[in-house]
Amino acid sequence: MQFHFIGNAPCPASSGRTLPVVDPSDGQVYDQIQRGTAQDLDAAVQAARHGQDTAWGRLDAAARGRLLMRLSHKIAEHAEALAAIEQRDCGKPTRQARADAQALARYFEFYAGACDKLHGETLPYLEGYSVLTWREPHGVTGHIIPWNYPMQIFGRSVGGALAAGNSCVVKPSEDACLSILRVAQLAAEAGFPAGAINIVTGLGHEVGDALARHPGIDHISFTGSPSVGTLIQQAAAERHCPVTLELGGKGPQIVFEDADLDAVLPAVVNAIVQNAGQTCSAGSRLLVQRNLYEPLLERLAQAFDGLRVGPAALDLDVGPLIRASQQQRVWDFLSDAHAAGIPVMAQGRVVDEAPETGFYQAPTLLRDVPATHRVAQEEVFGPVLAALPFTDEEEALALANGTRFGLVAGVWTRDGGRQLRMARRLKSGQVFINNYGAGGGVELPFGGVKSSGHGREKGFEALYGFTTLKTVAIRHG
Ligand code: TXE
Repeated sequence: MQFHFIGNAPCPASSGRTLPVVDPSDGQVYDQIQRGTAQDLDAAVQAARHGQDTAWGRLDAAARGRLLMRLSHKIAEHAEALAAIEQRDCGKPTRQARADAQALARYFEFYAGACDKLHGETLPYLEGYSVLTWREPHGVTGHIIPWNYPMQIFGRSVGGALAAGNSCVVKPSEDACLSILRVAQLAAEAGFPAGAINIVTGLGHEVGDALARHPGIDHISFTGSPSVGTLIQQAAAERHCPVTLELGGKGPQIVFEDADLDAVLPAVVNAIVQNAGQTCSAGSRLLVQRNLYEPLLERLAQAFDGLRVGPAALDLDVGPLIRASQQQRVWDFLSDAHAAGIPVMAQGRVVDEAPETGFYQAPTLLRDVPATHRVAQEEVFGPVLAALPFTDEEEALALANGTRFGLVAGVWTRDGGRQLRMARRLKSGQVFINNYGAGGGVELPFGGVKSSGHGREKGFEALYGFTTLKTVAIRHG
C-alpha cells in the first residue's frame, strides 16, 4: 500500500479510498495508491506554505544547492531500485527505465549547480537612483505529471522549481506514481526539510482539478494532453495564476536526399519506438524527399520487421503501452488509417511470451499518409510512424509546420545553408539537425509553440519560469 507524502510523512487519503496499481506487462493489479481528495491537496498546500515560510523558503541558495546535490547522489545510489519501480509501473524495458533513473539524478545535479547562479541585474535609471532586479520564487508551485516519464518529468519540473526556491505540491499520474513517491522519501532522507516536496496521488479530475483551482498554488506546471491543458489554463486564469504547459507534439523527421542514411535509420526508429511511442517529443512523422522515399522506406521496413515487443522485464525493443484505454486509442488510429486505405508497410512482432492480458502494440510503419489524415495530424502516443514524401524545402516546411503542434523537429541534410534555413522557419520549440534528441539533454530548454504549449522547462531557462522578477528602485540619500 502506498501513501501520499505530505510534510515529509506518509499520509492516507481523507476519502479512505484507494486506486489499483496495474502492471501494463500483464494487466494485473499489484499495489494500491491513495485516492486523494481536494482536502488532501489542501493539506499538501498548507505543508508547502509552512515549509516556504519557515524552512525551505528560508534557506540560502547555496544550502538549497547542497541539498539538491545530496538528492542527486541518493538517486544515483538507488538508481537500480528506482528503475525497477518505474519498469513495472510504466512497462518500460530495462534499458529505458535505467536511462530514466540516470536522467533523474542528472536533473538534480544540474539544478543543484544552478541554485546560486540565478541573479538579477542593475539597471540604468534617473540620476540619483540605483535600480536592481531580484529573481524571487513564486512560493508554492503545483506540478501535474503524466505517466509516460514520471521520474524524468518530476526531475525537470520539480528540480527547477526547488532550485528557484519554491516549495512543491505534486500530483503524479494515477497510472504511474510509485517512483515519484519513492524519490520524495529519498529527498527527506537526504535532509530536505518538511514541506519542500509534497505528493498527493489520485485522479486528474479530483486532485488535479483541485490543484489547478487552489488559491494557495502560485504557479502551475502541467505536462499532459491538450484538452486537460486547456482546463488547467482556464482554472488558473480565474485567479491569474501563471502556468507552464507542455502538451505533446507531432514531431516531424525531415530527411533530404543528401542525408547520411546510416545515421538517419536508427534515429528514426528510436524516436518512434522509445517508450512505445508514448513520448511527447516522439518523431511520429517521417517526411522524406521524393527520390529517397522508396529506398529509405525499404530499409526502414526491414528495421521495423525486426522489432520485438514484449514484457518490460524481457528488455526487448518495445514494452507494453501504459493501459488498456491507451491501447484502444492506438487501435482506433490504426483502424481509421485502414479505413482510409493507408498502406501498412511493416510491423514489428509481439513475442509469444507476452501475456494476452498485457497492453501490447506492434510498431507500425504507415506509408503515403495524406497530410490531412488524423494519423498525420494528431498525437497517436503509440509506436506508429506516418511516412509522407515531399519535393523541396518549401513543401517540407509546409508539411512540417502543418499541424497544430510544434514541440520538436528533426532535419537530416549535409547542406549547411539548408540546415539553418530549416531551423529558422520550423515552428517548433526544439530543432535537431542530423540527430534527434527527442527532448534529451537536461541543459536544453524544452517546450513548445502552438498547441504544444508555452513556457520552458529544463536548462537554466526554466528557472526564469519558476521565479518572478522584482524591480527595486532606490533613491540615494
Ligand atoms: O492525459 P491527461 P492522458 C497525451 C497523449 C495521450 C493523451 C491522453 O496524446 O494519448 O494525452 O493521455 C491529470 N485537471 N499526453 O489521458 O489526462 C492526470 O491525472 C487536472 C501527452 O493520460 O492529460 C495526469 O496526472 N489534472 C503528454 C495528467 O493530467 C488532470 C503526456 C496527464 O493526464 C485532469 C501524457 C483535470 N481535469 C499524455 N485530468 C505529454 N505531453 O508528454 C487529468 N489530469
